[in-house]
Amino acid sequence: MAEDALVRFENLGGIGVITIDNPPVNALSPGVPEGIVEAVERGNADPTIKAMVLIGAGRSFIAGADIRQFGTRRPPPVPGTRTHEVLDASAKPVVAAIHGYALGGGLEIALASHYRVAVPSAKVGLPEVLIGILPGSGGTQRLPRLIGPKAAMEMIVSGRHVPAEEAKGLGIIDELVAESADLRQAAIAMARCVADTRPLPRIRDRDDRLADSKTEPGLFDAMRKSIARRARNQKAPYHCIAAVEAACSMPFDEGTQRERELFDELENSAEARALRYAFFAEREVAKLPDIPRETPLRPIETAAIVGAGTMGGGIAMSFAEFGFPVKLLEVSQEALDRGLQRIRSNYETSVRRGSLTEAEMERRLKLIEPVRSFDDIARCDVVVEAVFERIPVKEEVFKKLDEVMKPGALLYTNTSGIDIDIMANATKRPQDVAGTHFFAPANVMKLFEVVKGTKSAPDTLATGMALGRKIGKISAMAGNGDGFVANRSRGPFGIEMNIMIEEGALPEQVDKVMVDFGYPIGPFATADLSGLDIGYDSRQRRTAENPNYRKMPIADLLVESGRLGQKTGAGWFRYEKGDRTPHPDPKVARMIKEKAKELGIEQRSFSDEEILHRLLFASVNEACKILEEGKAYRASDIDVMWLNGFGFPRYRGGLMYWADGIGVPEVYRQIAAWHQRYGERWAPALLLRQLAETGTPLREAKPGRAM
Ligand code: 3H9
Repeated sequence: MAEDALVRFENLGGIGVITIDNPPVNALSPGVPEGIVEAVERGNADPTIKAMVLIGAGRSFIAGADIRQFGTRRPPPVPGTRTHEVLDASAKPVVAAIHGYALGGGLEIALASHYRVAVPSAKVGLPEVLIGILPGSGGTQRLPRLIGPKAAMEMIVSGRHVPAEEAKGLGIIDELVAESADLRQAAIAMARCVADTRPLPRIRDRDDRLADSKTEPGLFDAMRKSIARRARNQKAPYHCIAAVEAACSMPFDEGTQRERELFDELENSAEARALRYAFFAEREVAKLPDIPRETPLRPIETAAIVGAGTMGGGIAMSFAEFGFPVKLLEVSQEALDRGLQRIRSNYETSVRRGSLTEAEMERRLKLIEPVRSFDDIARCDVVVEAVFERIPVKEEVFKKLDEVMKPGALLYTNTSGIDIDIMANATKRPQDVAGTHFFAPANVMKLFEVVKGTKSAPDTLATGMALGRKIGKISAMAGNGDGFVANRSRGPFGIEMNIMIEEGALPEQVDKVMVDFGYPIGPFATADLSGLDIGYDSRQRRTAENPNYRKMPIADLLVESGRLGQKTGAGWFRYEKGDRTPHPDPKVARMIKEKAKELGIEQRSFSDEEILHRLLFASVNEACKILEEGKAYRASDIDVMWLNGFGFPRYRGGLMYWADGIGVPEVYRQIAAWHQRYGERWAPALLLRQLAETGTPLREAKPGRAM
């Protein structure tokens, strides 16, 4: 086989070493499975070969099937020729040597091998469910036979990546070798050791671990029940359970046949297509068309956060989680103590819930160093300012940062809407300034919007994007402007939900529609959770700045009558003491009716579809204006923001992908009709009209040039 072949075979002293070399992650693209099959057959046919090793070149073993191939026409597999079947049929032992990732079809190949050896940093998993399918190469049949149906189902239904040490404990990995050892040599040594072992250990022949399903007959129903809430509207998680159930009730070959049928039902489902789209959109968002890929990044070893409020504390926690030492600055000792106490009590809650160990809490707390003077942060590589959302306060902080920070330090501002250029212009180094917008709670939400100021240097932005990824976020670039991209596109949704209430819809109806659609929590319950005073303050500010600003009289009335949301036991809903469940409140219904009467607004009923479309179309229209102005690179970036910032159901792909499913002409027609009925706020974006006229989907929209 040629040096540049996708799969290479070498005879190293009687051990056939099969190397998969398909960068970047050794996906099983066309040619790779065929290459593995050919190599295994070659090893079996060669009398000088005693055993074989399967290993990946580069940074991973095998990351799974090539996701781009799903949904395309492919010839059906010929029985007996699939990689896992050929490995099963191998007369000579095969050792899978795992580093990086063994995911999906990659782990399935390792499971069909006879032995598995890994380095501690390796991760294994069957994440197919996350792209709306199930492991279709015997994974649902072999894993339960190896580790028992309960543990297998947990792994397959969650799709999580299991660290090698844990995988060893579960029985997936036979042997761990030190990180510093030569994995290839260790696997060759193991292959020599097992070369004469017969019969070969084949997982398909085992059924001892399946006994759990007999002793615990309710196992599968209990699993279905436990996922009912989060797997709402989805098929794949349930098909995964059905496939494991088949492993426990059918002989191996029949079970594999059942797995295949279930896989075929999923591959082209709406859910699988949307999830594949989301997978690639989250990779595309990292690409910056106007910043060269090779732009050198500024090194970041130490970070500082200015402001120890809820946001600043959450940001410090994000850094600490990923091992960054971070200085937390607050000039007042009292505010600093309060901030630290808040961080500690957040961690303590996680420890109580079992999601964090005590030792990990201590490790993270040690990384957060409280400081009270700007001089203490002067040597940090990056500063994230997270003080009050007031322009003069932020300007003051940037003047101070400009005075003290070492040359080349990155100066980021966490604001949800203030013009980045104001902060940049408060310094003599606007090229080092950009926005980094975290979403609340900052240590939980994945979205990280990097906002481009007029003078932000390319490396300031590229380093910001990379920094977000380093602290576990999904970074997305946004142009400067009121609300940037995420919040600006979400804005009209917030306006329409309030206006529909004035017109006769009730908060519980709106919330039910959105929860049924797939949101984890309805928008009114979310508002109650955040606190209604936040929106109230910003409305007051905006009304003062702009006399034409659309007032929200009912939302204002709630706040003025002391209903601030969950924290006061009442907001759009009422809450029982110590319970977060929102209960519809007849008092709110009465307040709405009276206010609407006073304002002379006619009351009517709404269909669920009208509610859904009013909220989401309003945002689609705004998103088109954002693209038209060139404030976002791609419609799919906006989808990534909605998925990771606002809880939009992932299996619907994102706002724009969902709207494409309805069809741009229909979305445009409805928006134009609402423009006639409700006036200017529904004026259709020019871009939307053009797309409707040319039959172009939103995800192919070409943005304007401003970014
Ligand atoms: C499966 O196996 C089904 C089986 O049961 C068989 C059924 C019959 N395919 O994420 P990154 C690309 S289903 C195609 O930035 P990282 C990715 O698009 C599969 N392409 O790197 C990107 O391309 P680009 C089950 C893939 O280090 C580049 O590789 N497996 C695939 O942050 C780098 O990716 C999975 O679901 C793929 N499978 O993370 C695993 N994987 O540079 C999916 C990656 O052009 N993959 N690419 O933008 C992952 O979760 C992550 O990529 C991984 C690495 C954790 C491996």
